[in-house]
Order: sequence, then C-alpha cells, then structure tokens
Amino acid sequence: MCAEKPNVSPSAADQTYMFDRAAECMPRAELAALQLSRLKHTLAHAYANVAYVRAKFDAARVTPDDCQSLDDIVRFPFATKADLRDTYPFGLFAVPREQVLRLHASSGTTGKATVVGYTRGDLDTWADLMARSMACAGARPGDIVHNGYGYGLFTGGLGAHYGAERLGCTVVPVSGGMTERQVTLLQDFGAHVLCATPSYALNIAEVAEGMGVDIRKLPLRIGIFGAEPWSEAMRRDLDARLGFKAVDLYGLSEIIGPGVACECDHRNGLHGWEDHFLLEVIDPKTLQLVPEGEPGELVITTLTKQALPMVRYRSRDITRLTHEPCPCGRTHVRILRVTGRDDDMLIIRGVNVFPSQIEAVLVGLPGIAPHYQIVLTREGTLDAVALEVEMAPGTDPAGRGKIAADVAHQIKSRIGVTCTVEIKSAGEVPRSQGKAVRVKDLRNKN
Ligand code: DLL
Repeated sequence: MCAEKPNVSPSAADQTYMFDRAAECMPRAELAALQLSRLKHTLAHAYANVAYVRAKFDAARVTPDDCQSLDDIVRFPFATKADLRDTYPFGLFAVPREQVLRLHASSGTTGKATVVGYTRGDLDTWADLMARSMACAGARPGDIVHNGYGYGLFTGGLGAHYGAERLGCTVVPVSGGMTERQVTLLQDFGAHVLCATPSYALNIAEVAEGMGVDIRKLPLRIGIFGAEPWSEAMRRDLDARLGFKAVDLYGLSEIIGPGVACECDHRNGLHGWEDHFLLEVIDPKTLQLVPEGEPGELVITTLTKQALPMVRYRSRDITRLTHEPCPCGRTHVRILRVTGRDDDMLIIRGVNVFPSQIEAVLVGLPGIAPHYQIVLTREGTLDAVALEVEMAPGTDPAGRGKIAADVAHQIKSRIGVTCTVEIKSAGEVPRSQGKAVRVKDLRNKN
C-alpha cells in the first residue's frame, strides 16, 4: 500500500504537453505527403551512396524513380541483419566515415556484431525523437531522470541520456548494475523518471525491498521501460510494486535505437513516429502486407537517416498496428506492443510459443516470483521444455510440489504446452542487469 505517496500525477493541463506538437499531431494527409517526399529522398540517397543497396535494387530491377506513391514501397527489396553482417563494419554507410560521429553495435551473440553509425544530423534527430518519446510517456522538462539503461555500445544508455537532456531534464547517468547504489541514488536524488529494461526495474524493486526501502513512497512518477518484450501482466506487477506508471518504449539499433515508438499516458499502444519512419507489417512467411490490426513482422524504412538509411528493414518483431484515433490527439499510428521476435518464437512440439506468453501466465500465480528461465533440451527427436521459476519470498518450501504442479497445469491449459517445472528458491534465477536472458537453449549441446 502506498498511502503516503504524494499525488504527483501531472495536472490535466500538463498532460497536454508535447515536445513537438506540430509533428506529433500532424494531419494524416500532411503526414503522408511528408513521408513520400522523405521516402524518395532516402531511396535516392541509399541508391547513390551505398554500393550494396544499389546492387540489391538492380537485382530486383527497381530504381528510386519507381517510387511515386507510398504504396510503391512494396516494390523494393527487404533489408535484414545479414546485410549488416555482409558489409561489416561500415559497408552500409551512405556518408564518408569521417562524417560519422558515433558508432553503436550489437553484441552479436551469433556471428559478427552489427555496427550502426550516426552523423551529427542523425544524433540530433535521435535526441529529438527520444525527447519526444519521453515527453509522450509523461516526462517533463525539469524532471530528474534516473537512467539505468546500459551505457556503451548498446543504444539504450546514450539514447535515453541525450533525449532526456534535450527535453530539459536532469540526467543521472547510472547505467546498469550496482543495484543497491541505484536504490540509494533514487532515494537521495528523488528522481521522477526511471529508465531501464523492465526486467532490471524488477531487479531494482526487489533489491529495494531487501534494503527496506519502499520505492512506492519515492517521488518517482514514470518508468520508461523497453529493449525487451514484456507482457501486460508484467506491467501490472511493475505498476503495483513500484507504485508508478510503467510505460513502453520501443526501438532498435539498426533503425536508430530507442525512440522509434513510445506509449502516451493512455498506455494503449506505442505511437510510432511516422514523420521519421515508414512502418509496414508483413506475414513473415509470404512476405506480403497483412491487413491492419493483424499480427505480423514489423518492417521499418527510415525516412531521415543520413549515415545508415534502411529500406524495408525486417525487424523480426511481431506486432500489430492500428490507426484508431488516440485520445491524446497524436495522429501517428500505434504499435500494439511487441510480443516477441519471430526468431525467439519457440516451436514446442508443434505449438508456437513466445517467452512473453509464458511470462503472462507466471506473473500473478500464487507463490511465484516473476523470475523465470525457459530451458530447452532435446529428448530423442522431440523438444523438451523445463521451466525454472522462483518461489515468492516467504512462501513455505514444503509447498514446492504443489506450486510446480499448478504452474505446469496453467501452462498446459492456457498455452497448450507440456513442460516440467522446477521451483527454485528466492534468488536462484539469475537477475537481469539489462536485457533478461529468458531462454537457455541446450538443444544442440546434448
Ligand atoms: O533495445 C533499443 C532500446 C533501448 C529500445 C532502450 C527501448 C529501450 P537493440 O539492442 O538493437 O535496441 O534491440 C532491439 O529489442 O528488435 C526488439 O526485439 C527488442 N525490443 C526493443 N524494445 C522493445 C519493447 C534496443 N518495448 C530489439 N518491447 C528489438 C519488446 C523490444 N521488444
């Protein structure tokens, strides 16, 4: 309970604040015209300056002149992570390397890292889009922003950092890790906004509980969480444990980093910033567009990037789009939460399952803490799934067997997957410092 927490919700007038109202509320027809002129420019820029892109367009027998309307985008070939790997490190840059002021890279767990670059103009656009996103989420100039996203090659830390500064906030650049110190700083500095992955936010909440600190009584108002899939159930849990509003932020380094899309106060999907990105959703098997509202893979074309223009980048992220008007007045399409990546999708004895579906079942079950790992092994020719879940602190260990049976039953009846469940003691499942590792795939190792 949080009876002492002061009522710090922004006033009604404050809720109408936007970082760039003209862009965020642009009438749809104007937005489409802007997109088309920017799309033409991007296609011409990539074709003229990136040999790899030119060769792909030539092979597909298209030139930038074939784009006369936004619908013509489907004539152009897709880009994938493989393009970045094939041209490692700088082969997709459309400007001389000397004009690239910043590099970021993914860790590249499979194969080479993917490297992305930014001109001065790109860094400026990114800061603007992150400022816009943070304001959309409810951050305001003058707020203190505790930035727990990792600093370094990952785009989360510096992306949120420059966005918060652009908005006019005081940034606390703590990065991930040293969680006890983070709790102390949250208390001492009185941050209003917490930026972190949702799994790390959970870790912070838990460490605070262990230190006897009630996060719900601190001045924190908003959590801007992203960089990994999370469920509505996890959001409810985070809202309750942290005592403030958990808001979803989406992005990917290949496109710009965080700041591609963000929820507003209504938390009914993430506004995708269409003046800078053209968003499509395709069926990953047929590669055709799906009707609005149907789930599919998000494909993104950058409209203003200079160093690394991306045409039809296949994100692998599964989501849905809606143009239903949002009460906030922003006109940009909404991404209805990214449920997972199609390359994270587990096919367990023929059933397609995303880790976030398992999470949604686990969060809220009695006796369970929302810390889990899915361990995949192979038994003969069949995949076997073991779920390692933690007992909630204070739960009687004698009840493990019953809790395990209950979890297995719920997973079977709600998702249709048979799994064995191991109930671990509090603290046994590894804690996240950034992006949580939800799946341990041992199938090729035994
Ligand atoms: O994770 C950028 C980011 C940083 C976004 C901080 C939000 C907050 P990458 O490391 O390139 O970039 O990973 C991008 O993470 O394709 C999704 O699969 C996943 N992802 C990012 N945001 C969300 C989200 C950053 N809100 C990949 N929900 C993306 C679900 C997300 N998945």
